[in-house]
Amino acid sequence: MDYRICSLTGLKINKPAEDLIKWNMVTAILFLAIGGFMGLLMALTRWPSVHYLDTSHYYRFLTLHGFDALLLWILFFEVALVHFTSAVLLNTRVVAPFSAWIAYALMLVGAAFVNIVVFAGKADVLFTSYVPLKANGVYYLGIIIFAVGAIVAFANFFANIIQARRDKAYQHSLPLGTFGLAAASIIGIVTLAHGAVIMIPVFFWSIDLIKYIDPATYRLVFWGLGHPSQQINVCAMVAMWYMTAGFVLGAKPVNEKLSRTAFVLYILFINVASEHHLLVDPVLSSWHKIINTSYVMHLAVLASMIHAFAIPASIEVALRNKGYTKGLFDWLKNAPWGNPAFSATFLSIIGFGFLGGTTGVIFGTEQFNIIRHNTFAITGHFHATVVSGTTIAFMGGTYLLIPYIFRRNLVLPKLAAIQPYLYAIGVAVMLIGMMAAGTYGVPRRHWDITFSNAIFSFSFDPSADMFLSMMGVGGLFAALGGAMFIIISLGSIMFGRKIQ
Ligand code: HEM
Ligand SMILES: [Cu+2]
Repeated sequence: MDYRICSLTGLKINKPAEDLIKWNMVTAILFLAIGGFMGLLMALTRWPSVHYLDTSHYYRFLTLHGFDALLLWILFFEVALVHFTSAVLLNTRVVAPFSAWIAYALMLVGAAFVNIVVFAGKADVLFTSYVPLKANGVYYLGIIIFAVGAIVAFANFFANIIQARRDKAYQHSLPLGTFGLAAASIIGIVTLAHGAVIMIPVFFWSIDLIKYIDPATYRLVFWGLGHPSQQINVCAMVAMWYMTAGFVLGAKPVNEKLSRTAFVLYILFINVASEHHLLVDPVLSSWHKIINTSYVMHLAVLASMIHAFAIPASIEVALRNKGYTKGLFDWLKNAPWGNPAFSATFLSIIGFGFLGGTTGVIFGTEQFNIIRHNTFAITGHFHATVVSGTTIAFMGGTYLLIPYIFRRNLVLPKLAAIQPYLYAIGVAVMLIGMMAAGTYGVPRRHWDITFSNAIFSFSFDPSADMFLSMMGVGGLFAALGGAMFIIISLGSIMFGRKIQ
């Protein structure tokens, strides 16, 4: 078999696993570059005094921003993690490299279809593509091909695990990083199947073979894809937290069983909790909505709370074991704040927990949802989870894995040390601006909130403009931090000093 021993970690690295991780990671980063640039254009358009794009480009690039940043960057990165946590962490191999490459190819073709058709102006349907908005058939076909590829990629995870078990690569239980990706892969397969189930009829509808798609049914099944896929992200992000804490500090989970239980809670409850997207729809009964948002949701939230305490605790224990024991916070003072893999992880925990988690619980209640639904506050909430949380964690993951997998040192280390802070602060300012503007009722996905040609005139409280400008300024800093990440990561991969 084709293996090498990593000089930094002692892990046995299988050549096909290494190649798959490299290709998936680089592809992820390239799509983040496109998606992030579109994000900058969004921020510049929603900033009232700038209002950069015209109407159709705004909706077009908004569609692409959501797709490239949320689906492509994150899923390609997760597939890299699939191979890292199954083949590499368990010192085993990719059992079926051929199917892993097929998965990669399908995902890439699907991604290309969607990017091309959106750029061509044939699919201005926004990320959710709610029926009856209709895009060109190629758009839905692209999503279906991408989803099938991603299902195959997640299936690879289980094949590798079975092989590892045969090789006796692990004894009783999987390491937590691997366990987290197992949860992600299970949710991934269920979720992407929802995606295929709904996109296939919609594809036929787009080419006029089916006459009618019920919008309420579409929304129900679409959110079976849309929400739980965020839980793939959460599982992978939390797995990344455990792994970075482990690799950088030698931290061990304080109670493995508890952390595992938390991952299982995600698998069991998250799909049911997706109903918060349907709270304003008249289709479901109030009884149903209240049970869902007052009970079921909290079982999924409980899981995040467990990780949110478990990981900082493991970091504290690891640093105390290194001798930082003076007083309550000596360990925190002496944490490796200049190491971008570590700082990104810590910022991700704080951003996800305090900005994303809290607002998710608030906006997810039936009573409160009705006054926040479709406002800019929701955009603020999910940037806290998928950007402050997942994206920053994966940026840290990139810094962690470049030396292990690409065998390169980071270029521009001083810039790398400040990048996570700049990005995290920029994103936080941006999303707090979004949330504040949303409290004044400013809608999301709206090009003209002055309603210039409307028969009845309407204007928002002027404070809304101030918060939208705050969003714009934060967005500029976030875009700068994002560009730094792209330059440092791709620069290191191509030009970093080689590690033997
Ligand atoms: C430089 C960083 C970013 C900036 C400045 C930015 C800015 C924005 C803005 C202003 C909007 C709202 C558009 C509107 O409703 O009018 C938006 C929407 C969105 N963003 Fe970002 N964003 C960034 C990064 C990201 C990342 C990394 C992700 C995913 C991981 C993401 C996911 C989304 C999604 C899913 C939407 C909603 C799309 C839709 O409603 O169809 N953003 N972004
Ligand atoms: Cu959701």
